[in-house]
Amino acid sequence: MEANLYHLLQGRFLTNSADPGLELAGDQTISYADLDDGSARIARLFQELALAPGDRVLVQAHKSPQAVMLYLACLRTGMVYVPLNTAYTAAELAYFFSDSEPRLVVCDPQAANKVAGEAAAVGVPHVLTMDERGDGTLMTQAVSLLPKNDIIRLKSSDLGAILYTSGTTGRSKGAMLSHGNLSSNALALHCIWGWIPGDVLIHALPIFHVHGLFVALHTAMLNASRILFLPRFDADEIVNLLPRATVMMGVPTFYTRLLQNPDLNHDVCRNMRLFVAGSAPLLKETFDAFETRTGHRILERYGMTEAGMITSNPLNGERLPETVGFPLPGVKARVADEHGRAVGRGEVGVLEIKGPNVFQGYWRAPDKTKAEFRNDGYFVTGDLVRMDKDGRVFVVGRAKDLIISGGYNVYPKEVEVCIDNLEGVVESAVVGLPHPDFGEGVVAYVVLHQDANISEQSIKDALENSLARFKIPKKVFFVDELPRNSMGKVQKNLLRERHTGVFQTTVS
Ligand code: MLC
Ligand code: AMP
Repeated sequence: MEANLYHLLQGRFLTNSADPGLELAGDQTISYADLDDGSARIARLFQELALAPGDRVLVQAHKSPQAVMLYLACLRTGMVYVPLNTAYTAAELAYFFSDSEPRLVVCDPQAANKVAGEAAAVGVPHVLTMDERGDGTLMTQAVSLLPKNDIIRLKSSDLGAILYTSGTTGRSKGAMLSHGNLSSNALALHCIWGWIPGDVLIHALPIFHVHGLFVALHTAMLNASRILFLPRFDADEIVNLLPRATVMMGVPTFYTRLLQNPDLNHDVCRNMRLFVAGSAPLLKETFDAFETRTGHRILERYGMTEAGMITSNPLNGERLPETVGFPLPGVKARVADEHGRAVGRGEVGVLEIKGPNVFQGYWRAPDKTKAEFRNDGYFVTGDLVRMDKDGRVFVVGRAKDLIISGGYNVYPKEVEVCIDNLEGVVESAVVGLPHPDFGEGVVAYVVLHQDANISEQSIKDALENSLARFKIPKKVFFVDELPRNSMGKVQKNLLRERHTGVFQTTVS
C-alpha cells in the first residue's frame, strides 16, 4: 500500500464533488482542489530549489490556507515539515535552526530580517516569506510555476514532520513523526469520532502543534469536510459560527471562554454533533457547565506530540468528566512504576504506550530516545495515570516537570535558566498555579543577591528577548531561599501551596 499520507488524504478530499475546503472570513473559500493545486505548485518550487526528500522545511508563519498548502506540499514531496510556534523569539529560533538544519525556512514578511540573520548564521540556503493574505515570496514564486502533481512513494517509517517538544533539561527535542504514525492516528480518530458526510469543522487552533495541525486538519480532510478556518480563537466569532457547524476541537481554555459568552446556548449548538477537548486537563466544572448551557457532553481525549492521540472518551458510550477514556484502537497502554513494572488496576503509575502512532525517536538524539523507551518497545509518556477496571484512563498528574498554560507547554527549567542568568539573581524556581483562563499560570520564585535592586517588572521585561511571551511568569515572588529536601531538591509542591489562589481573583 502507498504509505504517503498525502496519497491517503487526497484520495478522500478530492472525491467529494461538492469540494468545500477551507472557508475563510468574508465567505472566501479555498477548495480542496485549490489546496491540491497550491501544494503541487509549491512542490515544483521545491524542485527548482533543489530540495530533496528528507530535507527539513522549517516554518514559523501565521495561520493561513497557504501554510496548509505548504504542509501538504511537504507531505507529497517527502520533505520533513518543521512548524514552530509564532510566539518564539529570535533567541529561541537560533536553536531550532541549528538543530534541524533546514534547507528552506518560511516565515512571516515582518520577521524576514530577523530570520534571515539566524538562517545565514547556520547556512540555511533558502528563506522565503508567506503572509496571511497569501502574498510573500513563497506563493508569488509558486503560483507562476506549473503544478508538480505526482506524489512521491514513501515507506510508512519515512518522516512527515518533526515537532519540537521541550525537554526537562530545558532544551527542546524534535519528535520525528512518520507518515505511518500520522496516517494511523488520523484513520483511528476519523473512525472512533464517527465522522459523517456533511460534517463541518470549526478550526480555531494554531497549526504548529499536533492538535490543530494533525488531529483537526487530518480528520476533517479524511472526511472531505468543510473547515471553518479561523486565524485564531475568538469566542464571539465561534458562537456566530456554531449554528453552521457540527464538530469543534479545542483546548480547555476555549470552553471556559465560550462559557463566558452570554449567547452560548442550546439553540446555537442545534446542529453540533461533537465538541472535543484536549491538550490539558478539562475541569469537571467546565464539563458540567457546558452540558447545562448547551446540552453537549464534551468529549475529552488525551495525547502528546510524540504519539498523537492516545486515548479518547467514547463517542457513543459513557462520556465522563475527569477521565480521558480508553486507548485508541491499535494502541496498547499499561500503567507502570519507575522501573517499568506494571502496577495493579486502580493504582497510580506512569502511562506507557506502544502502537503505530508512537514516534520514530528524537531527532539526532538517540540517547534521549533510548531513555524514553523500555526494552520491550513501550514509550514512557511521563504522565501519571490510573486505569479503572474497565480500562478507562484517568490522568492524575505529571511525572515530568511541565506546566500547561492554555494548551501551550512551558518547561520550568527553560524559564529558570533564563531568570538565573539575570544579574542580581541567585536562583529561581518556576511552577504552574491554577489559573481561571489558562488552566495553569506560570509563577516564578526568585532569590536575589543582597544588594540587588530588581523588581517583578524588570524580570518580566528582561525575559522578553529570550522567551516567548506565554512562557514569561505572570507573577514573580521574591523569597529569601527556596525550600529544599534532604537531597537538596527544590520542593516545588511547598511553593505551589504557598500561593495556590494567586490567580483566582486577578486574571492577567
Ligand atoms: C497567549 N498568552 C498566553 C497564552 N496564549 N499566556 C499563557 N498561556 C497561553 N496559552 C498571552 C500572550 O503572550 C499575551 O500576553 C496575552 O496572553 C494575549 O495574547 P493573545 O495571543 O491575544 O492570546 P489569545 O489569543 O487569547 O490566546 C489564548 C489561546 C491560545 C488559549 C486561545 O493560547 C491558544 O490558541 N492555545 C492553544 C494551544 C494549542 O493548540 N495547544 C495544543 C498543543 S498539542 P502579553 O503579555 O503579551 O499580554 C498537545 C497535544 C495534545 O498538547 O494532546 O493535543
Ligand atoms: P505536548 O508535549 O505539547 O504534546 O503535550 C502533551 C501533554 O499534554 C501530555 O503529556 C499531557 O501531560 C498533556 N495532556 C494532553 N491532553 C490531556 C488531557 N486531556 N488531560 C490531561 N493532560 C493532557
